[in-house]
Amino acid sequence: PAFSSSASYLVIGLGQTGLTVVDYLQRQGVAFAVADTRLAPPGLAAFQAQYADIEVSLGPLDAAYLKRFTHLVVSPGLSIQTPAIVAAQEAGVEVLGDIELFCQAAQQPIIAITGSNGKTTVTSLIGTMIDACGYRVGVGGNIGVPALTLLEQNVDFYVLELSSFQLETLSSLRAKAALLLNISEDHLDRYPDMAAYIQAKQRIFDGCEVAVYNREDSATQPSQGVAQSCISFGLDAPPSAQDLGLGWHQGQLWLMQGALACVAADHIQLAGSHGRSNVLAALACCLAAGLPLAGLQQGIRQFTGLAHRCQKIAERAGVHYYNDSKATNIGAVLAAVQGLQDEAAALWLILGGEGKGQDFRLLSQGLAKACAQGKIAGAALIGRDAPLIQAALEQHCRCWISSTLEQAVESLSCLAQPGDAVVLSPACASFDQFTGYQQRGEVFVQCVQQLSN
Ligand code: UMA
Ligand code: ADP
Repeated sequence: PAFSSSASYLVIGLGQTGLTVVDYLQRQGVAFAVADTRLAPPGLAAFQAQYADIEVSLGPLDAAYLKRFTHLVVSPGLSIQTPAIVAAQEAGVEVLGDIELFCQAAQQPIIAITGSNGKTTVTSLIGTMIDACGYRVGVGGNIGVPALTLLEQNVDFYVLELSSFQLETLSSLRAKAALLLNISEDHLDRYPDMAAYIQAKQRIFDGCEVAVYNREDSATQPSQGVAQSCISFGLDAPPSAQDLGLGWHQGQLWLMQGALACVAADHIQLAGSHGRSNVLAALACCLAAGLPLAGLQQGIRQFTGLAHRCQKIAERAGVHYYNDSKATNIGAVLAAVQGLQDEAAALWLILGGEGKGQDFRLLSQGLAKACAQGKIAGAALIGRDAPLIQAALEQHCRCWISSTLEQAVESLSCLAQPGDAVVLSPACASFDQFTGYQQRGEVFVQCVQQLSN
């Protein structure tokens, strides 16, 4: 893309994203400065080592300062509703994100994925499927690989995981295939209401060739006219020839596109019905991108899932232990319970952490039936919002507060009977007690390993 010689950019945020934006603008020969609301942002040392003479301002953003620039490239961790950013935008300054810069430059087709849950799993799965077809693929975005780094690779397809925050600052996506997996409450600490969160997620479809949506979740349905065509996926029979769903073929359950049997359900290694749903969604995107079925089948068979997502980690004294530490919202927990309840006599849950403003009555309502049926035997609650969860859940299920994850594992290992499962699926972020969901999952695995057999 051509950058105007009169343009001046302010890169806001010196984290992973900000550092890649800075490198990109430098290579394009664009004038820029850098800001971060934190006094000691994580990328500061790396930045100063390379760009000693570039202006950096730290601390609260000042609207008058922001208005001196033509463009603000805002990192996803910082809300564009920050008053100084709103004021600058109202004064005519353009606000964009790293993904917008990426899309303006990308020359190859993009498959874009969003949703409240399953984004990383489906993004990786699509990457594996494209690779199995023999094409070169660059996988990045919210998955942890800043998108601009992909421009340096020589690939045939880009696969981008996009968060609602990244979508808010994006206007040139126009994906080959755009997927909205599902919608459930998340990030309500950054949005005034669910409608605003859904609106951000729906931006994935803007100008796309094929919109892929979940016909069992009406909030994922694209509005008329945003896409050239639409394909739905769901766990029922495909309602039309291009839609994805389940069906019987030669006496076995298969993933179907219309009447075409694509993959036997037995070949899927992902746990639960949400695992099947994710594979259907990935298949829909890849078929929409014109990839050959034989390679896609091979990719699906190869993909064993990712750590910390409904992952079976051990069996001790006949009890199965699952690490679902990445379940940081209620929707993911309900999917885990739905997906695992037929695989164990009863489930014992570990819930809690930072609730991000979620209404835990939705968790309680969602678990009520499984509790009444005895599918959920009890829950140990950890972290900051344990009392909120207890207040909502105790009417349906035996639950108590454990001061640490270690203590929760200990108590559940004593209560669980052979054939039961203990599941860390917290419905919350982890930052009150851990550095992230990975550390929380690793501590869980260690605690389980330390249990005697
Ligand atoms: N921050 C400030 N002031 C600033 C800028 C950032 O306080 O001026 C804070 C933010 O509030 C946030 C932290 O710094 O707590 C990191 O924000 P960032 O925008 O610098 O984040 P990056 O390190 O660039 O990582 C981001 C994504 N992080 C967020 O959206 C918070 C990463 O997703 C993503 O992998 C990476 O870009 C590459 O694209 C992480 C994430 O948690 C995994 N995403 C959320 C999620 O999945 O739920 C949306
Ligand atoms: P994301 O990147 O959207 O956070 P992940 O693939 O990392 O998604 O999975 C996050 C959590 O959501 C895990 O607990 C996982 O088991 C659960 N999950 C995965 N796919 C789905 C789905 N389709 N519906 C609901 N929950 C899901």
